[in-house]
Amino acid sequence: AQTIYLKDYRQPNYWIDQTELDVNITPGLTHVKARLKIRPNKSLANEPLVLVGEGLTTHHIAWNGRALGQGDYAIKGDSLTIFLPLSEGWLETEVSFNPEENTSLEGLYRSRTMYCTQCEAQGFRKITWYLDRPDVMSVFSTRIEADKIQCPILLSNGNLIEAGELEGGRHYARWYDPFKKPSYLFALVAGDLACKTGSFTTESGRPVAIEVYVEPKDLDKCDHAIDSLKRAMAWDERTYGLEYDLDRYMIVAVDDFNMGAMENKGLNIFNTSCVLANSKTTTDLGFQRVEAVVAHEYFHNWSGNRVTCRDWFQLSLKEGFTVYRDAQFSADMNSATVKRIEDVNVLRSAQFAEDAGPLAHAVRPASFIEISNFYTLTVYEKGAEIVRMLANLLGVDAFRKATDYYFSTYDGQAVTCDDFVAAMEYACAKDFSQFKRWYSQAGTPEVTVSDHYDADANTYTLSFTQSCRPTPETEHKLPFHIPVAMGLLGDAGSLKLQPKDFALSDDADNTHTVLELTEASQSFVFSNVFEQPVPSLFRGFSAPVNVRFNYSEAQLIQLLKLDSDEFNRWSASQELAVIAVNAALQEPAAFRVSEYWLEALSVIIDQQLIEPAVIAYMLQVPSVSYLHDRSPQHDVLAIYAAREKVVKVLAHSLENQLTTIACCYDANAAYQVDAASIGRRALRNTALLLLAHAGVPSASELALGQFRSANNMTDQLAALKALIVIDESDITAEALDEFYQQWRHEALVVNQWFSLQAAVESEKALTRLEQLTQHPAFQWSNPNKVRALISVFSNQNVTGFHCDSGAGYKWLADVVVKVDKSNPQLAARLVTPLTRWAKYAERGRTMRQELARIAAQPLSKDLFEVTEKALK
Ligand code: HT7
Ligand code: ZN
Repeated sequence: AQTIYLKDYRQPNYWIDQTELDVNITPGLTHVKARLKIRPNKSLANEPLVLVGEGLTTHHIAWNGRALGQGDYAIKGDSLTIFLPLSEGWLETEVSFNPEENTSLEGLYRSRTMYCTQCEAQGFRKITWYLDRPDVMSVFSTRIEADKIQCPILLSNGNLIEAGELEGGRHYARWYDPFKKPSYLFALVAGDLACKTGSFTTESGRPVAIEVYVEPKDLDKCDHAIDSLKRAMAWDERTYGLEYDLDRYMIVAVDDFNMGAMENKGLNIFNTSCVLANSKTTTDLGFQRVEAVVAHEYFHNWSGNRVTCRDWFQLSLKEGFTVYRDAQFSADMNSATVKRIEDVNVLRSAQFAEDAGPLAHAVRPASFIEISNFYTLTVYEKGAEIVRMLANLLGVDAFRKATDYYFSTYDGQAVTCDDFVAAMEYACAKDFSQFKRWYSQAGTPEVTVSDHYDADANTYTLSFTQSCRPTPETEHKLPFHIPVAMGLLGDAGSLKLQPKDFALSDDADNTHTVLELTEASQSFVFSNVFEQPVPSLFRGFSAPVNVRFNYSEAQLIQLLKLDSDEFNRWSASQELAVIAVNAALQEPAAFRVSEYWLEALSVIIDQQLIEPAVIAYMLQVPSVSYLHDRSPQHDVLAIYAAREKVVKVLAHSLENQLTTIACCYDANAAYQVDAASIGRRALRNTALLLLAHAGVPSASELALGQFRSANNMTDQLAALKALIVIDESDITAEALDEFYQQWRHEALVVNQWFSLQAAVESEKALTRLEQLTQHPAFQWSNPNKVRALISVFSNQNVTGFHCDSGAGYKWLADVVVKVDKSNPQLAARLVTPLTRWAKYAERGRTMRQELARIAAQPLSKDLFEVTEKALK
């Protein structure tokens, strides 16, 4: 397998200004004729034209209408080289392939009743010979022909130009997209689909027809996506001054899809799990996910489509920025603190682990074998953190000036992360050359902070040192430019729930500041500090770093009670939970959980001054994965057991309040899907789950009652989860069966049912998993189902996956090898937990053996890259 390097980037030899496709679909065989208007790249004249193609049978090649003969071209592996000296002209090719047999879900494939495409990153080459790279931007027109009964709906990018009937029960449609775009944004759909419509008028008065295409059975699950899209369109106009630019915005829901959704110009293709929603079948998290993903894909219309990436190393240019934009949107539509907590949970428990593992890579990687392996939390989430830091360093107005400049300067171009940062520099006259190390250096920086209070001088000094462990790409790291949003809390020991921050300048209201760390070690002195303060550091998680400050328990409780930054109150509670788990690890028999922490939580519940969803998060002990990173010397099963103990203590200590919440809080409210109602349900269901963990006798009755009477999926699933934790075998088994019978016709609900069971911690976990893969509703060819069972088991079922016999690892390895034969992208993702072997000491050896067993097989490029790097 060949490694591609960023340093080797060269412009293409030729441009393709126009692309005319004629796609003729018949069962088992699709023909594609392509006419490409070729223009030599003047700076690189006289080089042969080399196109890429994969799995294509080539029938015909012509230049300006003349068929090419044997010596004029050569097809070797995946490349087609044209030897003729080419000036401007038209290249014609005709190829065929079989979408029905395409199980990789890249290129053109069949999913249930429809044909659809997935071209990002390099799927277009499975459709026709092309310069399949993002810096080649072309205007596309597409003619689709298919059987009218099998495929009454024929869609592609842009605007519909013409449609008509043909002989033999066939029909056609012609589409034209006026915006030039790279091939990865091409899309085509043909199938038997129903359509739900909506409309939106842009600020400048352009009417946009919204069309959501789904299988007819799902027509009642489109409204939320349409509403979300309209909100996203209006928000982007308000926040970034960006309008939609075509007459139609189409979304198609597909059941077999490797990722969440795809932003093809004017024709988004969505995984059903990210677009379909209604109150009967969808949880609150599901609703919020649909809103976020619909918005994300919509925002790509500018950050990705109008301004695209020069090469795939720049992937975070569009993904990091778009994730930042969708996070801003979700924060505005719901609760900013809740959104931040959710995002930071993902970063701390999953992205940090990626950054610490053998596949760590920079946000702008320096090399890859298979680009599909780089659609990672690092490129997406850490990339979004980089944009967030820039936005905060600039402030609202300068950031808007920067993005205006970025979109207007680079519209219609394929650009780089450097161009993005240059736009930021333009707007604030700052030098971000050091800041750009966030793009090139992998790994999570560790910031160690110490303090000194001088009571005589009334000064307080904070000293910072930063470091970053070596990662495969970068051995020695240079200091990062790290913004530290912070404040100083006074009045230590006070039980008042009143924030009381020190002024950080002469202005008494100025209690919050942003320090900018740029050196390996740096100190900051604050004057007029009249008592020893508690520092509130990295407010709102102002940089994606690990912070080490030796907080006393009392200081953390102070932050939990009094910090004016709600995010840091939650973070302090998490830190107190970490301390409790570590105590349980150290002394399993006689450990102590801070009664002050429990008391503070109790007061917070009583006072209800914090929004319910945030309280719910405060009551949740951090994930095993995060705890493991914080205590790497301990065995993961010991960490799991210690965590369980802390959860139980927490639940017992708050039992009365939790019981009141679980049975009565907001219980009779009408079901609504707004942020406040969602937050109240989250608190109620968190309370129920804690009671179940604590084994409180009334929990069973409460859970069963809620399971039977729930009028929405959130409450019903939460009750089922509680019943599983309580594990009264007959009742739990009956409820699981009842749930399946009730929802067996709803594929997405059945996936939730699979996931719940895959996560059940028990000695029989693997047997149960094996049985579930034999269930008639399970399909190996459907990534949602595979993820629902296999990824949930290997990422969430700690005792099952890490069982002493190593059977969990072996099972995953077998599954990965099997899936790789049909869907390499999926296999390369499923294998991730095994790649983390180095964290698991003894167990790690068995994990590594299984990884080596995988590596010994003939593998796809995708899986080869991952296993090879993980075994190094
Ligand atoms: N830009 C999209 C990426 C994507 C993708 C990548 C590789 C393989 C399959 C894929 N499906 C979608 C998703 C996004 O909006 O970020
Ligand atoms: Zn994206």
